[in-house]
Formats: sequence, C-alpha cells, structure tokens
Amino acid sequence: MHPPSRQDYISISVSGQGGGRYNNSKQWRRQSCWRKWKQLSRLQRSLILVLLFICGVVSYPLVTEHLRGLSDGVQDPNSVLRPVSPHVLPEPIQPGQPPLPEQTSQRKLSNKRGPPVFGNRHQKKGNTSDTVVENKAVDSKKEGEEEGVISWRGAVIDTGQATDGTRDGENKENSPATQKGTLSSSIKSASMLEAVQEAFLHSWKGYKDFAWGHDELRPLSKSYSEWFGLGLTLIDALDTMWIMGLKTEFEEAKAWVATELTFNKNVDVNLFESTIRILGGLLSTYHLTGDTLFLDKAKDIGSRLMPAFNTPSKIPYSDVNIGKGIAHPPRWTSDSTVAEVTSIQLEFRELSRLTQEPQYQAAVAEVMKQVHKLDGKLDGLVPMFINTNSGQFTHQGIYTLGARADSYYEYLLKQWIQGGKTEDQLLEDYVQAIEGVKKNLLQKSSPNGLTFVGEISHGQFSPKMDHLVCFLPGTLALGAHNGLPADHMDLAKELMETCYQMYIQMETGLSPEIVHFNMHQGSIRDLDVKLADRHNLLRPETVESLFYLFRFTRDHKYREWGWEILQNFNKYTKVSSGGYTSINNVRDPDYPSPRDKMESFFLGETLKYLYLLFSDDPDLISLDQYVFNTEAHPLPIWPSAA
Ligand code: DMJ
Repeated sequence: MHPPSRQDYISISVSGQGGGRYNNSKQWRRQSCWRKWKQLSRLQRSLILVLLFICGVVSYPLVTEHLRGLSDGVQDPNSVLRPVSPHVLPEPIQPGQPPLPEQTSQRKLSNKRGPPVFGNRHQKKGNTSDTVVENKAVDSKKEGEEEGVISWRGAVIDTGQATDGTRDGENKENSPATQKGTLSSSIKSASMLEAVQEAFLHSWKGYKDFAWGHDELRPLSKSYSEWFGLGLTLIDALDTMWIMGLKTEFEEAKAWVATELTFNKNVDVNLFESTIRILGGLLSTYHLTGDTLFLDKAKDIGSRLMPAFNTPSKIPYSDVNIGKGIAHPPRWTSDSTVAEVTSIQLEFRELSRLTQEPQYQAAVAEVMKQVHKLDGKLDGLVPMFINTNSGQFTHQGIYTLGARADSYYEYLLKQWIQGGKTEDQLLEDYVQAIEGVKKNLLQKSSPNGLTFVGEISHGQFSPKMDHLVCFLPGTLALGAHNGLPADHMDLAKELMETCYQMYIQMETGLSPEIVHFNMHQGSIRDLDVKLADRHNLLRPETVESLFYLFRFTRDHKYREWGWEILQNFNKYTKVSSGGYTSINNVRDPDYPSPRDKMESFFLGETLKYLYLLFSDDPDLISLDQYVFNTEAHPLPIWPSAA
C-alpha cells in the first residue's frame, strides 16, 4: 500500500450550490453596477474614466517594480543548484593602489524557469521575440554626436562618445522604450544565464574528474592532453568562474594555482598562446579579485617569456623554454607569425603598468613600431609571416583576416582603447586596415548577397573565410562604439549575419572551421564547405561578436542567435560523463564524429561570451572600463592622463 497522495485528498468535489450562489451574486453585482453607471450623466462618466486612466498611468511603474521584486526573490528549491549571481566587480585597480578585498556581494537574478523557446534554426530574420519594440527604438537613435569630434583621413572620429550616442549599455537600458518588456526579457536572461552556467559546470566536472591540473580535457577517453603542462584550461577558466559567480569552483582552482602552479619547468611554450591564455588569464583574475597571488604568478610567467624578444630584429621568436630562459623559432624556419607577434601587447603593456617595470611594454611597443613601418602591406593589410632575423615580412602575397593575421587588427584597436585613445598611430593603422578590407576583401555571395571577407592570394581573390574572421563584427562594433565611423557598425551587422548563417546553414547548426562562398550568378547556395574544413573546435569568435553587437544595439535577435548556438553545442558536442568535445563533421547530425578534445578557450572564451551576451547587466565587465584580450580576458582601460 502506498501512502495517500496529495491527489487523493484534492479529488473531493466542493462545487454545487455554494459555487452556484457565488456565481449568481457576482452576476447580480455586475448588473447593479451597470445600472448605476447608466444613470450617470455623460460628463460624470467622462470624468470617472479620465480619473481611472490617470490612476493607471501613475501606478504602472510601482506595480511592475513590485512584480519584478517578487520574481527576483522567489527561489525554486528544486531547481537552483548554484547561484546565478555574478559578483559585483570592483573598479579596475590602479598601480600603487592596494588591491580591493574580495567582493562577496551577490545579486539574485531569478528563480529557474523553463528555457526560453526561440525560433528553430531555420527561422528567418524578422521573426523575433516580444522584445522587438525595444529593438526598433534603439535602432532609431541618431548616430554621430558632435562633441569632441576629430577628423582623421576623412573619417569622423569621436574619441569620447559612442557612435550610437551612448556609453556601453547606458541610456538604452533606461529609455522608456527599453523598459517595455523588461520583466519578460530579464526572466529569459536568467534562464539563459543558468543554461550557460550548467554548460560550464558540466565542462568543469569533466575537467575535474579526468584532467585536473592538465592542459586539456579529452572527454571521450576520460583523459587529458598536455601542450605546455601548465594547467591551461584551469587558468583560462579562472575569470569565467569569477564572472559567473561560481565561488566554490573558483576557490578550488585558486588553491591549485597557489600550491601546484609553477613556471620553473623545462618546457617549451608558444609565446603568443601562453601570453594570451596564461598571462592574460592571471592578469584579469588579479583585476577582478584583487588577489595578489595572481599578480605574482603573472609577473613570474611574464618575466620568463621575455627571452623571446632577444632576436637580431627584436621581432620575438615563437617559442621559449620558460625553465631554461632560452627562446627559439620553430625548427623549420626563423619566421614568426604576424598575428602572434602583434597580439601580445595588451598583456605586456598591462604588466608594465602594474609592476612599474618598463621593459615589458618597451619590448612589445618595439614590435608595433617596426610592423607599422614595414613595406609589403596591401592598403594596411599585413602578410602572415615576419622574419626574426631581418624583421621583414616573408611569404608575401596572402592577405587574410583569418588565421595568422586576425588578431593583428583586433589588437590595433584594442591597444588604442586600452591606452585611453591617445596613441594615434595604432588608430591610423586600424582605420587604414579596415579601409583595406573594404577595398580588397569584401564581397557578396550569391544567391542571397551575404557580405563576407575573403582573402587575396598572390593577386587573386579567394572567397574563403575562416570562422576565425568572425571576431571582426565585434571588433568593428567596438570601434564604432568608441567613435569610429558609423559605417563600421553597418559592416559589423552585415558580417554578423553572415557568421550566423555559417552556423544555421549546417545540418548540426554549428559552423565549420572554413567556408567558401559562391559568387557566380545562378548559385544554388551561398556557401560550400570542403571535406577537410568540416570540423568545429568549439571556437568563440561568433558568440564573441554576438556579445558586442547585443551590448551596443540591445537587439535581442543577437541573443536568440547565441541561444541557438548554445543549444547546438549541447546537442552535438556535449559528452555525458562531463565536458564538451570538438567534432569533425558539422554536416552530419547523425554522426558528427567527436574528436575527443575540449579546447581551453571553450571555458575561457566561448562560455564566457555566451554568459555576458545573456546578462542584462551592462556593468558586468563594462566595455567602457575593460578591454578583452584575444582570449576573452578582460583588462582595464587605463585612466586617461589628465
Ligand atoms: C583563441 O586562442 C583566441 O581567440 C585566438 O585569438 C584565436 N584562436 C583561439 C580561439 O579560436
């Protein structure tokens, strides 16, 4: 015998006479009110209606505020495993200023609801959620405020004001238009944040169970792989955990950093990869937490990487043995990759600022100075290789925004922003490069006219676009937000659409590594994927750009796109025992062919950008206070020299 359930008791019927009486008396009251209303004069009725209307208008904000408060406070004891509550971030710490104590205050967002239902992946543009009203209102804002405008080579650049006339998330958040639907969109936001947290915790479980302290999880074989042997995933994920408010996990990882992480190891590391992931990750975690453990570790790895700059040209070698203090190029060449030597600047500049030791900044500034002066560019576009002996570009003739050149462009803009928009040369090189992209690399596909960024190979245009290029919409939008021409934002939006199409046109809804666009009239589809390019490594670039586009436009379609992508990662790359895996074939939903590797940037970047995309809080890593390095580690924008 099972004990009586709740259902057994509730099945007793209470309807009948009583219920009928209640209904009758309600009906009677309604009729009597109506009679009285009809007896009033027309003037009396109009006055009452006007009074009711005024009461309604006055009480609306109070009621919605009350409802929002209720929603924030309610907790479903069965559903909330972890607080979905990002920490309140301290202000960036200035040199000489003592670190702030660890922030513990948390904001409750909401109780758990079912995941929001967005359109399926074949849903067409324009079919958006109930937040459409606020999107239109934001889009209609006028661009190009006049204050503080400077002119550079014909471009109108406003160094103090966003192209859209606002600071990051400011005004728009509080405008009457965006207040509409705030309640429902914040509920969606809470559910989406929780879904990203779950993805993170699932990844973390795999890493903890099978790869703790190692570089990367191999989720299928329940093992790990080493690249540098420095706990890469753990370090890359530190600030993500902090941002997501995962305190327990963060503390475990911090304990490992304190007791296990040592750089005194006879190991070769790649200068670029260890700078963006390890140095960048430690510096940002120091800024977010104020804990000097991370600054000390950052100084240690930063100083151990410095031998890389001891080359005849001062263009750094690609590899350093951090235990022996000896740097060298790869075995087969004395070349370095252009993107690698020009995408370590944010981190070393910040290290100099924090330590007040100028050698780090001097070394990376010298690289920028030389690259700025070099011949061999095509309208500001750089080749892919540079020689560490001669300091000249080599293997010239290929110009791409993809692999080996991508973050050169990103770091031109971001260094300018980091330094308080004072270093004109960086800005000039960036704006010129974007003009070079427009002139040489931009084309439209057929039949649907998607704007894409191709490549130039020895004078020939190639309609090939790496997924890596999808960082560009976000970078263009960041530039526009910082006063660069409004057409940068237009281009950002067009390219964002293209990057989204690279996902939804695949059978798994996940982008391949590389696509080729069709340009000839009569094409049946816009893009093709070669057999060798069908893999997906859980890369972040598209969701990174979605984050920027959403922050600056508040257009909820970007969130919906990010949500679809997260669903597809869950569907095709999630491994049940823990972790997510790269896959070989985004075109086969029945067998995407898992690769058995979870890259550290999945936790460092992809999930972090998704979390920030879904957060309603524009101050959660404000883009007016922080600049993200190319591994998604936020570093403070320096206070401008007054
Ligand atoms: C990351 O290490 C960085 O984003 C880098 O700039 C490019 N490659 C990966 C992610 O795709």
